Amino acid sequence: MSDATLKSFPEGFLWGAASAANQCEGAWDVDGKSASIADCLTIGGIDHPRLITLDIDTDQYTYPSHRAVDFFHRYKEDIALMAEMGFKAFRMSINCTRILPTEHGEPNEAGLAYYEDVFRELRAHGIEPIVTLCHNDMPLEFTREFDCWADRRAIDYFVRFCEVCFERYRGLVSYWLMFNELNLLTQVSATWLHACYCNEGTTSFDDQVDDPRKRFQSLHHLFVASGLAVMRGRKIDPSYRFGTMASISLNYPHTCNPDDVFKAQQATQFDSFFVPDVQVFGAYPFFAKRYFERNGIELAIEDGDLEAIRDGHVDFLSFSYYGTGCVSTTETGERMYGNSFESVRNPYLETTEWGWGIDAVGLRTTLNALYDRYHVPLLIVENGIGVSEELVPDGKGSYTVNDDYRIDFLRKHIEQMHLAVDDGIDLIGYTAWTAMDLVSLGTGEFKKRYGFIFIDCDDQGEGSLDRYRKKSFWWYKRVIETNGEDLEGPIDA
Ligand code: BGP
Repeated sequence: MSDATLKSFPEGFLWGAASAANQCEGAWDVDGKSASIADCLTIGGIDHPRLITLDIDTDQYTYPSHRAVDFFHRYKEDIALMAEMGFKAFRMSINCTRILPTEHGEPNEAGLAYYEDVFRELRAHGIEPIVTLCHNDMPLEFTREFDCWADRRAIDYFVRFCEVCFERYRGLVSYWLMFNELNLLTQVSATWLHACYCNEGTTSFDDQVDDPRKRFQSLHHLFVASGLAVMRGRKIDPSYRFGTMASISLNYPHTCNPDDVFKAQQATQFDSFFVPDVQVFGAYPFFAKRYFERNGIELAIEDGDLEAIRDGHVDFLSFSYYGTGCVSTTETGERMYGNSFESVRNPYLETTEWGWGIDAVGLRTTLNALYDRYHVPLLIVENGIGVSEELVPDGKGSYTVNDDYRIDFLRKHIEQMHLAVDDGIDLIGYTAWTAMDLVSLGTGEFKKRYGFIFIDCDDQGEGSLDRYRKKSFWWYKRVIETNGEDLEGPIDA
């Protein structure tokens, strides 16, 4: 039981889980959908990177997004399971290649109707959709033809796509997240997923050739597109709420050596705060401008761009939290990994099977740091642990996974959330990563499982795709039922 003296989670708290279209839907080429940048990413692993194959070659490679876990056809079954857990919210993304498959073509009615059906199904079960407009799936055609976000044509496309969605889904969606983890584009490794182009010489995810000017110009275009889309959205429906979405990973100094402390501050500022600063405050922060000057990066800024960034600032901040980093000016020893970053190993933290540091207390620190800086409502839209798991008989004629480690991980993080709420933070929801197992973004594996629901599918994409409730399914149901008060159980069906 949690501490009764603590302030409770607010009424209407958005408990649920999250997903991304290209990691769960499959059906990559049906009903008029075009190929997205996720559809040419091969399966990888902890020790071999995902390849980017601009020509999709299904004879030679396995592309996990093509079938994924078939949420496209099985969404009713999945939503029914979410409803059984008592979800209040489900974070999902719209794959723009279903809705506007090409740059100039008409919206695709089949794609529009599909998401309308999904939203209606969620609403019928009392589940609030929280919708990411772009979770790493711009049309592959744009990469081939004009380096996608490096070109302003991507802005026009994205704003038009958003308008189509804002018009069509009025009354069905209230919360819109603009781009998934856009802040990662301050790092080279995010070029493909977020700027959606490959410089010559790039063949894989983990080893991308950089052109910083082009990367930051793309980021500028993404900011402008976001601002313009938010402004249009507010006109279409003033009750819409728009959020930025960042992957937040605070950097700790490895020691109290002032040099380490300063380095940690700089790293957090640049990697975690740069993008939310622009999208929440509506202007480039001082340190970004200095970075551009120091590195000879001159952005091409057109008339109206800075006004779009200013007037299209967002209403709330959503973020993914998987852990923290650790920074040193001297330490060269063991390394620790996280969501898209590598750092010095923090000796106080345990790590997951994939080497990611586990830091529940860091979530409270993060919530305080974010609220202190931004003073806007906060929404945690990803947090979880990836584990390779096997089904075992549940003793009742079906199968389950005894994922006590997941329960332990989530419990510790929710405890810290509760403490942060008691600290006075305006936290409006928590969508764990993920409801049902899906394809890992970083490695493309199926075996890196995060869900409350196990899906029978292996790394080659083979399996019945049948769904099974894990032990954490029952645990999370109880957490939601008690609005986060009971984190202990019962955890039996
Ligand atoms: C975030 C992405 C998600 C998700 C998650 C876990 O960066 O927004 O799409 O995949 O990380 O990462 P992975 O799938 O690499 O384990």
